[in-house]
Amino acid sequence: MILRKEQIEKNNSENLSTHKKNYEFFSEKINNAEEVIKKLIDFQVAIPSWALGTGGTRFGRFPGGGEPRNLEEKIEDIGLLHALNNSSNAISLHIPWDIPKDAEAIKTLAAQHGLRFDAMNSNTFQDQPDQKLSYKFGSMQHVDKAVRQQAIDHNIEVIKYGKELGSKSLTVWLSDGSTFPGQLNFRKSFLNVLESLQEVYEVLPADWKIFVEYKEFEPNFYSMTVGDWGQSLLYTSKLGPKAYTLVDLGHHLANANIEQIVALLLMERKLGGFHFNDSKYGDDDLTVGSIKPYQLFLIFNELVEGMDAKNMNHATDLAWMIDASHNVKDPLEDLLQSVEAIMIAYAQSLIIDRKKLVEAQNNNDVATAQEILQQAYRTDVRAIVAEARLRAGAALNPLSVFRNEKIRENLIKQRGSETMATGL
Ligand code: RM4
Ligand code: MN
Ligand code: MN
Repeated sequence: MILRKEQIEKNNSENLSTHKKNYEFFSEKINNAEEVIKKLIDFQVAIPSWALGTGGTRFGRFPGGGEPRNLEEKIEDIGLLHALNNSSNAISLHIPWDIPKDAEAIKTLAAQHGLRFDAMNSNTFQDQPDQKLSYKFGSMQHVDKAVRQQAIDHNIEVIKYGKELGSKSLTVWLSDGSTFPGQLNFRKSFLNVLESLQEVYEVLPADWKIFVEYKEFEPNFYSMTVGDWGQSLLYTSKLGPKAYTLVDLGHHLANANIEQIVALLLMERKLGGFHFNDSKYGDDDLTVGSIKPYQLFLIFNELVEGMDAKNMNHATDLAWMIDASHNVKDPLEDLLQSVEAIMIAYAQSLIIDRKKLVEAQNNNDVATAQEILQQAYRTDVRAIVAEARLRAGAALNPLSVFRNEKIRENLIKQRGSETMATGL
């Protein structure tokens, strides 16, 4: 299904006068509204190919119908998102869940929807039906070199697929670790992973990046071999300049200060990728901004401050991606909500009075520092975000267009109600 320009325009025109009033009222309160709008238009968040179907827990899965049946339909879904919000112009593929059979055709299709290929993701945390050796006891950390080699070869194959599609990065997330004390030697497993990553790094094209994603627990519950940002930074520092740490918001112990982690990784020029989601307990993969929106804002504050300090381009110098799962909501609606939450937090971080904040910090004026941050956080920027979309030809209110135009109903008609997308 393709969303026609007229459909979006019709919906926009119905809400235009209310929007204009809101926009005038709220943009007046912001000194740099035009600059914020420009940055919002440029800012794009990739959508993972595994987030377009209904997710599940180990207890059950309750699909809603009309899920994409293949990679072509996943591209079509992301095309719909991008048409609605003009902020989702890239797809991130997980191999082997989404192997492009005809790379040229897939590339052409993506381009028709205005999409490019973001980071490629390898998968050595599951055994595939035709796989020779098992990853039950890890992949790149495995005591058996043959298993490690299989994992290395898989990553090299993923790079090959990525090259065909024009991707420029590889994300490695390993479930390697141990579930019981004594199960493995921490030092040896670290060194095995390092050596395996080095072999992958060696064949990484010169203009590619490799992202090493950490996670504190699950599926292993005693130790993870890439368990936190310190371990990831150790790997990426030892690997070299093409290696970066990837932060997934759900991959920390409860109450970890993620904004501080982000600040220090940027200081070291070692932050490369970002997976957005939200969580109450662990790797809950909930809608971005649904549980801790203030934390999201504080993270964006550090991202913007840290990137500006290094003269980085907000839109292009980090790989932004949503990594969420939708168990009870329509996946496309959930993704629209996530992107909206990201845009709001980003816009709020762009209106922080940074000069005054530095002053307050230098004067140890704690109360003023808090006031400055909260002044930005409590500013309603929704009309600014909507104005950015309007100027880019997207929807003032993506979610209501999704419903008014009966997009899910159309997808169910087209694909059926029993379809199931690949992924977790
Ligand atoms: C992991 C991690 C990875 C993602 C898989 C599906 O928990 O977040 O980024 O590729 O899930
Ligand atoms: Mn992730
Ligand atoms: Mn995760």
